[in-house]
Amino acid sequence: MRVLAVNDVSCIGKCSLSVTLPIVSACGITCDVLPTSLLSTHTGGFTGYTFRDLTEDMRGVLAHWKTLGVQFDIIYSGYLGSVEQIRLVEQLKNEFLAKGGKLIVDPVMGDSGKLYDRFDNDFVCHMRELCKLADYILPNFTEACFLSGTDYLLGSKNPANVLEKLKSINPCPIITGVHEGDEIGVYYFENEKCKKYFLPSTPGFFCGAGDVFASAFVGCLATGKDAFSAVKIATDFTTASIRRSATEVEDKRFGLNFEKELPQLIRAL
Ligand code: PXL
Repeated sequence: MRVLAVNDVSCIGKCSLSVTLPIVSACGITCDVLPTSLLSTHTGGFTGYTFRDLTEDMRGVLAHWKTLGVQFDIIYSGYLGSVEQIRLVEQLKNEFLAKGGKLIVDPVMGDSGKLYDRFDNDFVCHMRELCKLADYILPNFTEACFLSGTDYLLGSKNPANVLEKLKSINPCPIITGVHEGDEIGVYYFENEKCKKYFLPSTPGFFCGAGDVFASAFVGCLATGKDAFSAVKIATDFTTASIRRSATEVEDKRFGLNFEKELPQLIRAL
């Protein structure tokens, strides 16, 4: 089993590859990486961050991998810094995904109703096309609204309807990080029926929480769990990390303290 994570390196702020590597490794799975950019911090809440685009390096890496004949069973993409990088993930699917392998796209673009710095509507349109090629997509609620062309405030009144709309883009959409009262959870389809799975949480938004969920989901699938069990295990792990971080992490920009929850994740596998 080979997993490839295509995501950025944000040096501080526990997101992207900094969370995927430890989580997928804890699941007992080898995680190869294709870094998309190098940032001093993530872009959610920090200002003055550095950003180095690695598109040219990615092209060189793929050319080298071609000579090795390497194939991946799961390709998981997260933060992509440009439309060219979206195209490279399409190339990865065509040339490096093993027969029967799965492409999992977390369409990282925004949160709290807004696109992150550096993204615009053109990027959303291209990301929508990439989502059409994926086996699973893991948007948060904001990204689900942008992908489905739903007004964020209207959509918030009926997340099931937003999930339904995503069906025209991808067969297995999973909307993550939805807040309902004191709980946080996910909307997904099980046997064509809209389901939700929610657990008690704490208010507020931690950067990188979506990456923690996506990494645990990928790790679970890689160990052979079915997608519904993977959704539940990843939600248990992410909400436990959020509850712990509510008291342990003062500044939510620095991400989730998920490390001490890894033993529970491993036990659930
Ligand atoms: O966690 C999502 C994410 C990943 N990578 C970068 C980001 C963000 C969210 O802000 O800025 C660089």
